[in-house]
Amino acid sequence: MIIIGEKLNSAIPSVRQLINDKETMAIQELARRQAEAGADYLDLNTAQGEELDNMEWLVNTVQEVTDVPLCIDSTEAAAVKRGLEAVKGDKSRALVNSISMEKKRIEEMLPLVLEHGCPVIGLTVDDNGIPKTAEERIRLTEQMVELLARKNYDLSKLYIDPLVLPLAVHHTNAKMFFECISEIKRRFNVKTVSGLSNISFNMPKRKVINRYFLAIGMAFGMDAAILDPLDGKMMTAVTATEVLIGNDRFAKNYLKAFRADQLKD
Ligand code: THG
Repeated sequence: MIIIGEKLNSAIPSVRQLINDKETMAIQELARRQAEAGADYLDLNTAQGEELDNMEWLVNTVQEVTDVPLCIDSTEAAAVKRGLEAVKGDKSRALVNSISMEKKRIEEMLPLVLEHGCPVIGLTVDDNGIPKTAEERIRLTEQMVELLARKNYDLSKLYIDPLVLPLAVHHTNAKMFFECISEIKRRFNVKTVSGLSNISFNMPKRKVINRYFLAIGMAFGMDAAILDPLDGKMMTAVTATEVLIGNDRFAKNYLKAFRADQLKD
């Protein structure tokens, strides 16, 4: 499971404050702790505030303390561009979050992805919005796969995010998401990813729902998740599910986590 650490996001009020106040030490602490907790990428989002300048600052600040690759999270191509410009060394290590089948996003964001050969998250959205059915999301995935294949993009670097909608909106939304994941994995040579926490919107004890959703998603072939790696129970769910679905030979990682007293029940 590829873990994308979600904490450096200006949507979190306390983090927005740290970014706006340029609290270098506190931001670097959040970066370091997520990396230590096992994050494979650190998601950076500065949408709330001076997005472009803050993105450049955040990329620079985080890179001073960790080599973990960055996930540049913005709907604005200009912010992704500023973020990528600040990435040190091999820019093709940075994950672009995200493209979609919206005309503007393709025109502005895709050239950046292709220029640097970055991995990219592709949302199943077009100018008509988020499709209601799994079938329509698969169709958008197919369109994106065909578009990127025509540009000679390495499809193993494409992460499809079928965009989970809250269970509180419709009781089959999680089930529909799992159908999307399994069908996408069956039909295309791409990866899958989710932001998880939307599933539990407007429900009590959200973390309970999020953890079980993650485990079921992994069983259906979810390759990556944007989550809080500082949440010990969530990381335990990842470790336990990996061994359950046959991804952890001899339970090596599970036992390693146990010996390090990292398993939280
Ligand atoms: N898909 C893609 N990108 C995304 C999302 C997605 N980026 C943004 C978002 N969704 C994922 N990121 C977050 C970041 C923070 C929180 C939720 C989603 C959040 N954090 C609280 C905190 O840290 O205080 C609570 C954490 C917790 O409950 O453990 O709410 O879907 N491609």
